[in-house]
Amino acid sequence: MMMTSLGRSARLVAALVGIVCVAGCAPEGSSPPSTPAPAASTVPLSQPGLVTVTGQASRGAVVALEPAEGTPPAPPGSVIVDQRGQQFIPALVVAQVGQPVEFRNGESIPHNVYVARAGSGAAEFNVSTDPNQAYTHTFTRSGLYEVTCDIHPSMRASLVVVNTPYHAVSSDFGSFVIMNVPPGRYRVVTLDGGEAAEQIVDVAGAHARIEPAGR
Ligand SMILES: [Cu+2]
Repeated sequence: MMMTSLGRSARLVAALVGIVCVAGCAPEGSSPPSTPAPAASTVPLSQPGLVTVTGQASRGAVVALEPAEGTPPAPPGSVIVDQRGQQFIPALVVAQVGQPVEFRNGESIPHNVYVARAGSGAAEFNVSTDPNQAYTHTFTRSGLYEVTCDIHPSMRASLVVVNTPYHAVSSDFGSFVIMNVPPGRYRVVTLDGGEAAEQIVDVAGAHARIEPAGR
């Protein structure tokens, strides 16, 4: 399966997510509005006027909030992928279109970085990375990419390139936190392995929570 635009041409499996609660809205039957819900007290605060988006997805899922209108600029700095201990670290990487991704060989043996689009297998680039050297690449197309090393076949990573700076990888428990999201309407794209699902949500308040449907 080839994803030319994340979440659009990807096969939609199901509506995984839906807004359950937006800032300050406590679950029914719980504390009155003047008393914060217990869970809210543990949510990290975003900058004033911006929203902390939290939620629950599958373990290791990529959750990206694409604004319904416009594309925010990529954050400054590079995304770092290290080659160390004959592994790619991290093994799941998220970057924004236009944001440099630096592939570092952090050890004393030679490696290689071969990046291809998932599904089509079309090569994005294929370079050698000598010990303690790095190669930087800026992706111009969103989608899912597979990262391998020709020298060490066990070395594998997945790279998801998105059209937004607002993204996260869910924890081992499936939870995720996306900080400093401007209020507004978003397309929430959830990538779980090669499967993608999306839903439109409105984000507002200091804290917006997203839950998979049916949980
Ligand atoms: Cu290698």
